[in-house]
Amino acid sequence: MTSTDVRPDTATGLSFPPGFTFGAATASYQIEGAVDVDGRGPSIWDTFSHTPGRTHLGHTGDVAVEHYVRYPQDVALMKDLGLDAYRFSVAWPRVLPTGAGAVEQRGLDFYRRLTDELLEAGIAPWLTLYHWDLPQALQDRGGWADRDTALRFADYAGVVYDALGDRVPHWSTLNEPMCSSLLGYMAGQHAPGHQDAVEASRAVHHLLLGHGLATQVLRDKGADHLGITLNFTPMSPATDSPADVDAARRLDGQQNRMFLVPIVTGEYPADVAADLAAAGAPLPIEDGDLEVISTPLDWLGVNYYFRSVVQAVAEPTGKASPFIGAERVQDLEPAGPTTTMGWGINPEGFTELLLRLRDLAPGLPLFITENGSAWPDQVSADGAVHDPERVDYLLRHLAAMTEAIDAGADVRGYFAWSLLDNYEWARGYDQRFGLVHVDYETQVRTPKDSAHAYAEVLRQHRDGV
Ligand code: IFM
Repeated sequence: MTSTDVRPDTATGLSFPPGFTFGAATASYQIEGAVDVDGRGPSIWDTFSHTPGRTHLGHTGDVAVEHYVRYPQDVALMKDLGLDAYRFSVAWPRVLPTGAGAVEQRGLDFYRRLTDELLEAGIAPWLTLYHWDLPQALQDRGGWADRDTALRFADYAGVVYDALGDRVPHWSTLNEPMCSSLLGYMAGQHAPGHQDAVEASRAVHHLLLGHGLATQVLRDKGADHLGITLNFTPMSPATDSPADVDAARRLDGQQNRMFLVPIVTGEYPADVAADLAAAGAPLPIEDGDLEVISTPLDWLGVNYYFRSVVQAVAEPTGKASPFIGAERVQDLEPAGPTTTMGWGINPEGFTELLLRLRDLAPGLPLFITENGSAWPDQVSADGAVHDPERVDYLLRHLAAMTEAIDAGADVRGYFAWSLLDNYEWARGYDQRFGLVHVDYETQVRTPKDSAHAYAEVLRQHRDGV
């Protein structure tokens, strides 16, 4: 079967390996709300979102979808959908309000309650330690541009493991360090909103170092299913010209290889390190760092949304790029329909990516930790939310994934992004990624048609249909 053969009404054509995990994902700041409850300290996203002009219409995560209090209802929704697993993140400033030092037990207790609720519902908790909400107190000391933040992250990992290690089987250190470093410190589109290549390059390395140090702490404490989540965007050159080919190499380097390769091989890709050094922003590597960064993992989390086609241009684009030394590189507009994020729809890029990862990270099982799409969903007169575009996106990407599995990619699970509509960072509440619609006025949750389609895929897989 090819990805184009799958239509919403023929979902039964999909088949997955035995024991395949199906879940949905969220992240703390995007759903919890309750930002000043139970001793939580401020995070960089509180600061950023409350700074005028930083986010769509000044939207913040202050309330979000009130998951902090509504989590029992949200777990019940997951159970109704038949999910095997739920990927969520812990808010570092709930646990250590100033990033280090005093532990806030009430913050840990929230995650204990959530985890217990999941376990009781038969849903496996997949915990991510860092999905972008750095304690503001650490940012005040330099954030990820400062090496000490990596050490503080490892301490934090130990605190969370001590509290939850007995009940959480699946652990992940970071979500998308590419975004935390390059969107946050280079493009300025995410917190802390800086535009500084030197800080960005330092943030890249310190995030990876923090990942490696935390991995060592968690291993020592007994974690045996440990991974990291990276976001990948296949980059193709617009033409065969040497300039376009080099533009694609540069962006592929920083987006796709700069984080994965050192974890897997213990070395940064030489071309990427050279690009950063040539831009005056060398990676601040110290003796022994790469050994720490390449501490073995049990799985790799893969986030995939779309692919890019890139082109070299003669003059600087004048746009804030997340990529270092890429002033003369631009993305082409996606061909074909786009989601409300303006992202193209490229299931074939998903297959291609998974086959590339099979080769770049041999022996490392893959879990799709995010994949999804945003659409202008509304509750219809019949009370339902009809989202045929998301159903189509979901089924075509599941099909693309199975193609890769059939060709030898060791993919063992898939988490839809996202369980719920939520706070889409700088795009605020304008972008709806959920399988479940949330009315932001009333907080009423309504499973969309895509939620029902996903539940049906899961049911058929479970029943061996
Ligand atoms: O909402 C985000 C998520 O937090 C990280 N990965 C991409 C998603 C969609 O933009």
